[in-house]
Amino acid sequence: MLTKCPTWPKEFAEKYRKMECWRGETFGGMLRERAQQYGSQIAITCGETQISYKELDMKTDLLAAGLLKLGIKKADRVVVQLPNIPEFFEVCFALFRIGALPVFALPSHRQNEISYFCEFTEAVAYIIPDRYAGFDYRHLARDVCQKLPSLRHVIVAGDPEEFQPLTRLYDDPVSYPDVSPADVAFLQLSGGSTGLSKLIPRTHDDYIYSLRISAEICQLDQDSVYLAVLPIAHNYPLSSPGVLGTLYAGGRVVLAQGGSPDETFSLIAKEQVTITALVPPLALIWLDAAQARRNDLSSLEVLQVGGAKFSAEAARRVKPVLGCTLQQVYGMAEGLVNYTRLDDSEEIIIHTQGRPMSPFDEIRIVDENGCEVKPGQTGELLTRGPYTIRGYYKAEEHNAKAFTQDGFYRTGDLVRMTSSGHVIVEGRAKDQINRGGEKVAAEEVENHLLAHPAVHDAAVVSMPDEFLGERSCAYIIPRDQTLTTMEIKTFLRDRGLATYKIPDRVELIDSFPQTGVGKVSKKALRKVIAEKLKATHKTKM
Ligand code: J2J
Repeated sequence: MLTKCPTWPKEFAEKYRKMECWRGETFGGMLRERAQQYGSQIAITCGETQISYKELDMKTDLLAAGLLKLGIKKADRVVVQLPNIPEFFEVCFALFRIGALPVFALPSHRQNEISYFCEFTEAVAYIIPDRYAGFDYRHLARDVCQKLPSLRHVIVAGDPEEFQPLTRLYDDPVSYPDVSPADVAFLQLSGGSTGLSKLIPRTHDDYIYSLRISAEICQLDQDSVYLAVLPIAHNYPLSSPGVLGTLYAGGRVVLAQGGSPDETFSLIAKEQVTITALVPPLALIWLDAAQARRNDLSSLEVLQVGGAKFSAEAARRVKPVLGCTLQQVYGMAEGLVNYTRLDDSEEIIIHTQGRPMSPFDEIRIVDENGCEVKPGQTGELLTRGPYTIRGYYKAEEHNAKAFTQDGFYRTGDLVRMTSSGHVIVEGRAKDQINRGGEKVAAEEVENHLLAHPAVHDAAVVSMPDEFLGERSCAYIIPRDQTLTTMEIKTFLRDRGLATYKIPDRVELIDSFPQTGVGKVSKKALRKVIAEKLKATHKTKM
């Protein structure tokens, strides 16, 4: 067992096993079983490349052997930053098979995030593509290596330049270490609300349970074709039911490189895609595009939308425009996932974010004092269950705040529950901006801003945006009035911050509005910027 990862108390673990949530499966074993069951059926399609279940299992064995030979051991951490390419699966399953832990970085992460993941997890290796979407990851790796000379291996899918080529690692199968279902399988990233992203330890037991239930709820089987549009390292397209849930059910995963209707609509027709998952801004683009053109999308049965609140007005259009069932998904990498069910009424599908996927999910909705609110009232959602973590990796102090004494995770989401038991997301208590599904921790960006010599103080808040739902606005008290927005943005980019975290707007201000106890009132700042935007919008009309 990996140390520094809080886990379920014994009585809970026993209960989840007894109730057959946890059936003792591992990812390595799951792929082996699927290869035996589905053999030459296609598991993954990417462009013209097709990989069968048998082939994926075999390649996993070879790569696992190569990784062991390289010196990567059970419980070692490996930062994996791969986009939607077949190597993602070979690398992850190979690491699972030897019990090493992928740390799932997103393709949009840059030097700042990657160095932190490598350093904090004491990663022994970092795995990247050569180039992707116009970006050269080898440049990034060079920067990371310079900062962290202790990083032992950089492995590249594609042209490696001075690094190790992934293709050369495939070696003769050997015997692999024993991996227990209770072991941590990987570290997933939290959206974060404090300084830096927290790392989420997910076990084989708990994650595979979430895949099984998700696949059941989405009615996946061998004939299902899941189109992966969002970056598959993210928890939602990875597991809700995502690419792993699809493989669990024996279906086929089709990898898209981006979400534009130009690429995806023809893929849906060509590959006869049955289900896909989007974030709200992409769903809006699809709705407009589908109305304007005549692609054949008739194979699509389910469109999942989640990661951020999907407005009822947009939700209402899905069925008439795309001809498929909408499924709202409200989940989090820490665990709990809510789905509307495929046979729920239109009313529920359009107006709610679904209900917990497992009968063993425990939900509490509480006020500021931690007391449960009256039925139907809004409060913070707390949750505990068979696939919700009991604590972050190496974060004792933070865990004491993020979890209750009795193990409930404080989601920071403000929700209310309908009398039918469905959840409606009303807002957020955590200091985070949700840019159409991409989460930005205000404090992380503020810390970077404070490093600028001309910044006296900074507060980052959300501002309403028609397309993304929210964008970020940095309020800055400057030391020097000549400070420009461009200067700030360049400064953050030069510090190696992922682009989506760079504030969309910068406002200079003399002093911050304060709360009663003298803290910065972000609520007041949000109000000021929302009103300012409204006023400029009006003058434009
Ligand atoms: C409002 N807010 C939502 C929704 C997530 C499935 C789906 C999504 C994620 C995810 C995931 C929302 N309406 N429908 O991991 O498996 C906000 C909430 C939540 C946070 C979690 C999955 N769906 N959210 O988005 O870890 O604030 O996971 O707490 O990235 O996104 O973000 P993340």
